[in-house]
Amino acid sequence: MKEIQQSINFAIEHFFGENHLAELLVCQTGHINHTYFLRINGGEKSGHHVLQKINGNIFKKPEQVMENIDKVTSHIKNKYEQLEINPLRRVLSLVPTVTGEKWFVDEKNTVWRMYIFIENATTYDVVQSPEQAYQAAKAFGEFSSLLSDLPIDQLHETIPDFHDTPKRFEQFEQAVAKASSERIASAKKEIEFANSRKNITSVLTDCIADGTMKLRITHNDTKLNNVMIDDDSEKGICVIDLDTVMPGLALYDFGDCVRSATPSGEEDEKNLDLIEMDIEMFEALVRGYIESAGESLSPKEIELLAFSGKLITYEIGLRFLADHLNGDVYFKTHRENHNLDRARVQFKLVQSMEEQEEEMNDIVRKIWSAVILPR
Ligand code: GN1
Ligand code: MG
Repeated sequence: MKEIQQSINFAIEHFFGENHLAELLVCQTGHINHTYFLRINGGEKSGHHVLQKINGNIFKKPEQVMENIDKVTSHIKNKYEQLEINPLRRVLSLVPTVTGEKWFVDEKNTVWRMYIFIENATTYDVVQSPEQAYQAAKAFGEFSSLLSDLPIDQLHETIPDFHDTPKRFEQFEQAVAKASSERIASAKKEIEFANSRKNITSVLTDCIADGTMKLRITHNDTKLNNVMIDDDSEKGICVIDLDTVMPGLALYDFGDCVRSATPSGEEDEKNLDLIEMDIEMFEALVRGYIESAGESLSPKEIELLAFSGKLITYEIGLRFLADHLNGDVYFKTHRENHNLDRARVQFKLVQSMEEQEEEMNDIVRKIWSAVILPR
């Protein structure tokens, strides 16, 4: 513990100089990086900040992650300035180190970054209202629209094959092959569920291969809690957690909104009765996303918009299940069978989407005709 505290203090000194830290809180959400909220007293950087230590086991080239974030946040900031919108609460701002570096690399080659904290805004793990779902999807759609003129070859692929569902299935199969008999026994039903849906894995990647969908700059982790909602206006104001911004498919972004913003339970909820795809939330998401990014979607993307929710929910279920079988080596866990509980939630949600697939497709067609056709 002492060692961690020392490395945090050391990083903070590089951003603010000595003796300015007034308060430090550990953030409990996020499965990968370590995040701390701080208050700094004195000096020109006085105020609240967010310090993050990038997990180098998962991001093998953390400086590439930072280069991507720097490019993307600068691009969005310029865009807002051109539109005469104050970017301060609309895009993350990196705080440089005292020597002017955009991030800090410590003696163990760990990368640390500091953001200005956006005050008076909140993130939600579970959706509170259809309006909130609408706001979140709108913010993610706007985020990708603002990046549509940044050439995709300017960004590094920081985790190769991140949303390649067929590869994720292969990784799941490898995990099954290597897992202990106890872990296999604990997840028998989930393994069966995963195997029975193998036929859907390549639907989106096939569309890249046949040219019906193109790669764009996408966020790739569009969970509801990665949008900050303004406490006063209740609008989605800022998209956060930019670690996985890289070339990808728009539908994996929309799909992850469906996964995270339609159930009324948490991602690791034990009471599976709370895990249903709420069609009212879905409708709000479709409206928000189509209003802000609909014009750039291809006919194939519209056709598969509803399907994308099911696919990414299944994919993330595969990843949680594989991690359970591998002995919990990737996602942070806080209790026994945590990854298995998370996988169960995902698969319950997949089932709920399968039951409502037709209605979901009708909603997409209805909103598309109402919003985009008249334009
Ligand atoms: C991880 O760390 P966090 O919570 O932002 C994961 C995402 C998953 C998500 C599931 C780099 O994101 O891909 O969708 O957990 N990030 C990485 O909640 O693997
Ligand atoms: Mg993340």
